[in-house]
Amino acid sequence: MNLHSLSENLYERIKACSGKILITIHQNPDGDAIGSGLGLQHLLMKEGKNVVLISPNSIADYLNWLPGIADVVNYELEPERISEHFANAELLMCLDFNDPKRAGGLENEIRKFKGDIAVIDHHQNPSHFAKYLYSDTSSPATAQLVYRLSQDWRIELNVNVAKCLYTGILTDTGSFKFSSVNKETHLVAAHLVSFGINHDEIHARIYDAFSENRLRLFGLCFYNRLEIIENGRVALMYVTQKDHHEFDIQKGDTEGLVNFNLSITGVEVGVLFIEEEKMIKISFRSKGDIPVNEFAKENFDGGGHINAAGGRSYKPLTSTIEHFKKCIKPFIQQY
Ligand SMILES: [Mn+2]
Repeated sequence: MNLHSLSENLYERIKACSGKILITIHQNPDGDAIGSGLGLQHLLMKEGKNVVLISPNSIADYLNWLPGIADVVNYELEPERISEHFANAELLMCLDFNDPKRAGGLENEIRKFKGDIAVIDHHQNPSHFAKYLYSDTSSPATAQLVYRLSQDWRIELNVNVAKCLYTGILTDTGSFKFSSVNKETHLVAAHLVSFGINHDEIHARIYDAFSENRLRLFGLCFYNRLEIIENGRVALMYVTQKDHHEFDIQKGDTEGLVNFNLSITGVEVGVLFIEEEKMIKISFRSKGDIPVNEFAKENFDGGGHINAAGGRSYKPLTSTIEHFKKCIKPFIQQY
């Protein structure tokens, strides 16, 4: 089914909804997850719907100014309330993720949900758990898809919706610089700006919101933790558990750090290893047509987009990095 018919079917379903609509997003929500989720919530509330947005865990401070953020239900804080929400909902809308396992603690609730499920997403290879799968992997952000749906559905935007969707697009495109940005992205941004949002203020709230500790952590990584291999084509950095204590690392503090690897001339693949309590979280970035999502899937139980992916390892940090170096050699030689 083409996207336009899908969008119409989904709208029919929403209009027929007399009960509660739940919106869920992926674990450790980024600007696109929360921006598209809140944007959709505001849109559907304008249509007179009863809509609750549930996040699998807490939302990073740099997003705490978004309109409606105070009403987001955090699964980690009140898990018992969540089952009630799921039991009473008629329609579940999953935004910015393509598989229930990306929703952390909400995975089981999603799997056993009895009502209809809709997915609005832009990640590759969505798994089929939804009746309505609105998936467009050519879109740089889910927020751009929510905008498109608002136009299909002829729901007028307002400044709050515009702020949320703009934030989603801004963060998922690295401020409009990733190769995924297309003409539609700029047209959408132009329309969103026309609702009176201050794009400079949004930018400052997101990007100029470092704590001193966070900047010093970045400094340590640049100075001491950067390694360049494969004839200058691959750059990697790591953050240890000790750093978490020393720099009092908060949720979102390592966000964006991996991208700096790619700011070095000649580097085509950038990697960040973060030693968490029970595993190593790995972020991959690449330039051009080097598919780090395939690399992540094959070697580190991960996935994502062609130029931005994630993975994990349950080995210690040093052996994880060794394993990475072994795997990246034959991979990078293909490109
Ligand atoms: Mn996204």
